[in-house]
Amino acid sequence: MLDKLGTSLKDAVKKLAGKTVIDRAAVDELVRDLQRALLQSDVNVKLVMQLSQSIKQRSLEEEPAKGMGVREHVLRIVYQELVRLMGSTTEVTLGPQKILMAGLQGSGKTTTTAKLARYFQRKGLRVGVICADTFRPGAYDQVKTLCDRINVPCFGNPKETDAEKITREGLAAYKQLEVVIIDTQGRHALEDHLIEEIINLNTLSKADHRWLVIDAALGQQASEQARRFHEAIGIDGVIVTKMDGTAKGGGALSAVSETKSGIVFIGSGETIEDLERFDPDGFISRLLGMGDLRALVERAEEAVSGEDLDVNAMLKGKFTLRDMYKQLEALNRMGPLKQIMGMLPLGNMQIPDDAYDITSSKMDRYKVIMDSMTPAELDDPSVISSSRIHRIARGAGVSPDDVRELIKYYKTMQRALKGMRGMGGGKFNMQRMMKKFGRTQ
Ligand SMILES: Nc1nc2c(ncn2[C@@H]2O[C@H](COP(=O)(O)OP(=O)(O)O)[C@@H](O)[C@H]2O)c(=O)[nH]1
Ligand SMILES: [Mg+2]
Repeated sequence: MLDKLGTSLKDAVKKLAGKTVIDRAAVDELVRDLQRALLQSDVNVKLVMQLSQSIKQRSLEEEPAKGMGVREHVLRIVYQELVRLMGSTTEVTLGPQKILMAGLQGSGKTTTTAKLARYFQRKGLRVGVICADTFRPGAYDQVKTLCDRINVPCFGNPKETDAEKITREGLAAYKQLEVVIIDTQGRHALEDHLIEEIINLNTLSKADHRWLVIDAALGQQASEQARRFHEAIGIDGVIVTKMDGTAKGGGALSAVSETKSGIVFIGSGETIEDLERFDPDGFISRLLGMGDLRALVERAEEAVSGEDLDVNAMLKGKFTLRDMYKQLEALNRMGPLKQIMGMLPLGNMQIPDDAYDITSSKMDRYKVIMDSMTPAELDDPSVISSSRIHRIARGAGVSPDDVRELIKYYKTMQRALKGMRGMGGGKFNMQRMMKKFGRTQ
């Protein structure tokens, strides 16, 4: 889904991560790349400009969280602004409710009705569907076939031309069911007649929810439809369909979000299972290819809020075995090391893959080994000679190779940190960058 947008956004972020210095020019370039990606996805120009402005301004004005490098600071802002652009989500209650489906013909209403029936059925609710589409030939057969597949009752009458009558009878027939979804007709355009009918069906059914189905291929045009239907019946949830088949999905989502109608689901395929709850955070994380970045950012914030992981101090010079251990402990608490490292200012450094492979049992072993070291050795591991290695190994009940492995690991990390100095990760560079920003402002 949204492969193209995802790839372009990922490339933009990767480019930033690979920069030696994150200065104003780097942020400008990132913003330009983001703009190109979003415009190609048919996001409205005005929205793209607002996002660009926010990213630039916040990168410059906001203090990075303690212990965080400029790179991550900017990345976090980009992520937050993209989430904001893609909008809000709307709660779905898992209880008795009547849902009225609205939207133009071909938007995917009937397909989505069946997908929703399946969704609520999976949640253990008793679901029924009413076919109030008396316009499209074969409408009843279409929805009935879909419902039969999932054993959901479907009320309708292909011979009846009065949609209100069918709806009334259907609601009476399905009184005992918990979730009733009313599929309605849709015309090819926003005709007065269509709007009138949906208003009547809404009044008559006393629907708890009015969900609008919109085709993602509309791109930014989606906002006009969302607005019109909202004016008519007060849309309280939008489902953007066919996200799998268009490059304009980003435009559709942002356009809907701008109308303040929350997005409830997205449709991403033709089968009955291709329905996903929409969550801007998860969505953007996936687009950026960073797993659940939000959770990682939060965890990173928790971890660095203590004194545990003071990247700035380490950058300034001393990096002892004790520092390394503290750092590993903090990182371990955050979760998968490799993902975390990717987010920290260390992100673009060449860290060998096995350096990530710090299991907790290895951590325990390191701790035991370090307990057998003298304070002088812990502060300056370069004094650890071969005979000392044997002494430490004996004291810790491990092999000399285990001690050597720890020292080797320490050296790798030390080298990595040295490489980082002057690369824009430290406080010193941070301040310099701010000055630079200030001057050119
Ligand atoms: N690829 C894809 N096709 C979809 C999706 N939702 C609906 N469709 C297709 O869009 C066409 C119109 O859907 P339909 O439910 O009949 O739209 P309606 O006129 O609004 O009821 C059908 O061919 C569906 O299979 C989706 O999320 N992805
Ligand atoms: Mg239909």
